[in-house]
Amino acid sequence: MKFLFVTLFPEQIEQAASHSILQRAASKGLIKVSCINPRDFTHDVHRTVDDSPFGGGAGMVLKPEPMVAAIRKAKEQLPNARVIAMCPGGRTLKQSIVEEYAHSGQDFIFVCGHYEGFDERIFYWVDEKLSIGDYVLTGGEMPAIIVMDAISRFIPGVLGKIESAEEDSFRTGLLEYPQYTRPVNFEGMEVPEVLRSGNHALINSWRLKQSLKATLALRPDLLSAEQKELLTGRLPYKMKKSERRFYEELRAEIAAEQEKRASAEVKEDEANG
Ligand code: 4FV
Repeated sequence: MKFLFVTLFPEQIEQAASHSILQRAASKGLIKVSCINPRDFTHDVHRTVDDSPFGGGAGMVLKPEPMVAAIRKAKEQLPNARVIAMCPGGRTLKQSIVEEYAHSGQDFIFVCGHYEGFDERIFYWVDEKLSIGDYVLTGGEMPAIIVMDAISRFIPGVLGKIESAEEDSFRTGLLEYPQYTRPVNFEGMEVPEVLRSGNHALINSWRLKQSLKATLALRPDLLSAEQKELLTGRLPYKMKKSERRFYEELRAEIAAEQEKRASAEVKEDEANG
């Protein structure tokens, strides 16, 4: 898969792609990372790429000429690529979008902004706007690197044999279960017994419970209405015995932990008078 960055700071991209998994993927030819600098498409002695905004206002705006010339050059090199402008106004990146990109079979041209952003006419040459979140950064390079990193994890051979993007958080729509490795006892904290039991049915059941609990507590927005009902509502009359036992145990655990948290808060309030 080819990733071409239209950027005023190619060194930032090269630096990010020269480490760890991305560097190894590039050396194995699984990904190809390249940059085109709009400054190379300026014709004035100052190689000007930005100018003050019409209508006034703080900051500088990226001029259309060098940016569009760079995008055109990029599309010459990668005709089938999807052209993505990184900007706060885009749709917000999430794992389902990453998978859509990863399975699209396309290459990617990332248009990275700076200063106050792009002259609006640049978007005529862009397929879509993408944001990594509702905050403003100094540049689009880091967001573009994040997208390349997330997509690359789905390319066969990029992650080691034992790792698989197929088992990622959010893949199940839930937050990931807690992970542990050696030592079994670290400063008095033990690895949960079940994980050392070798009983994979019990381990998978424990992991699903942990994911559901974490998601209910931290990201209830990720839960489906059916999952919410099973965790906090009424259990349906018709349920397999094993499933009913699973959710009854889980709901009891959730209630017990909520009770524990509530009494801890009461004690704390009493302590703080
Ligand atoms: C951004 C974001 C972001 C805005 C002005 C760089 C900056 C300049 N990009 N998700 N959030 N970009 O803040 O993608 O273009």
